[in-house]
Amino acid sequence: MKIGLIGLTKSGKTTIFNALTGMDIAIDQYCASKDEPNLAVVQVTDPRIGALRGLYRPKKTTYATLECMDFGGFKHGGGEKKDIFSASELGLIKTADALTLVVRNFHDQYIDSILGEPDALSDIDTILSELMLADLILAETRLERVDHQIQRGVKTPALEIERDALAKIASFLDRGDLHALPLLTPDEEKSVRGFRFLTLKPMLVILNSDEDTFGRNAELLGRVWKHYKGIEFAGQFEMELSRLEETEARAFMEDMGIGASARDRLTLAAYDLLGYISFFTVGPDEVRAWTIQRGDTAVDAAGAIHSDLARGFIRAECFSYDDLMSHGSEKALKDKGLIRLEGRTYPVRDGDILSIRFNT
Ligand SMILES: Nc1nc2c(ncn2[C@@H]2O[C@H](COP(=O)(O)OP(=O)(O)OP(=O)(O)O)[C@@H](O)[C@H]2O)c(=O)[nH]1
Ligand SMILES: [Mg+2]
Repeated sequence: MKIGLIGLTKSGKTTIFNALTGMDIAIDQYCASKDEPNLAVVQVTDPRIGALRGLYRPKKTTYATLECMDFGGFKHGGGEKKDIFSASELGLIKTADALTLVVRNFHDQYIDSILGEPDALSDIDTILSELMLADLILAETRLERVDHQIQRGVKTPALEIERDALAKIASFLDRGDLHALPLLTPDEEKSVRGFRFLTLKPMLVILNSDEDTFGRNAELLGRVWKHYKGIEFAGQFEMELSRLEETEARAFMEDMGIGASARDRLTLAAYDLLGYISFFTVGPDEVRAWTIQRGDTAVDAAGAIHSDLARGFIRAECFSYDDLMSHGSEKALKDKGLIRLEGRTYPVRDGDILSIRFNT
């Protein structure tokens, strides 16, 4: 899973990136954003992996991963920067599964004096308008080209489908209402998938609050969560937490009423937003977590492991993590008839442990 941290300048993106990854990238009030994004891959914490490792004692343990990309901020209302992302940044941000909008909700004398008092809702609007504008330019440029081809007589059904899709998207972006997503037919959706429009990506808002107001922003949160999914972070505080020993960090988190680390809270929110679930493969060689979409079938799960497994899929041997933990061993599950053989269309559930039988 890959997420992109984006937002207006000095909203605390790099601070949050550090909190998520435990890295120590320099942050500061004054400097302009740098052009190169910060990238890191971190493990997705899952206590079930630890328990499975205890049971199977594998040579290797592989967690699911969360890839974080921290981009330079864009200016309020566009400003002097023409494009919000450089071409290379745009290439990267398009690979994100979800965008996380980091929004300033902390006071800093210097930043307030330059950018004004924090105003979360207005900042979210600004970010979204910038994204819509970037997408609109892309949609209209492509639409013009497609129209031109059609006028010149290249009138293939594929091109017409694409034109209809682009016209719907351009008119949606022109209206500027992100809550009225364009209704595309499956064919239309397919025809424009390659453009990876930013505004069509799932989005999460991270409200980056002051340490002393964190947990007491109910009124503001209520207004933000009415329209957007998201979480509140105390960015600076959580960055400092990520540098402490776990027990020490826990004590501070309890004081603040923070139930889980920034990384765990973000992962959970992103899994929920994207409809992701985890399944496991186990054995003496490796215990491993895999991420798929809720509703994915056994053959999709096989494909997540390797395309050969999907191609040659015969059956999936399947039992649940919870059953394994309550009965203690695979043998006990077998005796109780709790190991099932499932076919291609079986909808995999969160916590399923699978072993794929396949033909090469
Ligand atoms: N009080 C407070 N200050 C914060 C918080 N998060 C970030 N800051 C401060 O805000 C300033 C900018 O933080 P960065 O993390 O560099 O912000 P950014 O969004 O990455 O900035 P650009 O990449 O330049 O757009 C720094 O001085 C941070 O110390 C926070 O949660 N609370
Ligand atoms: Mg930054």
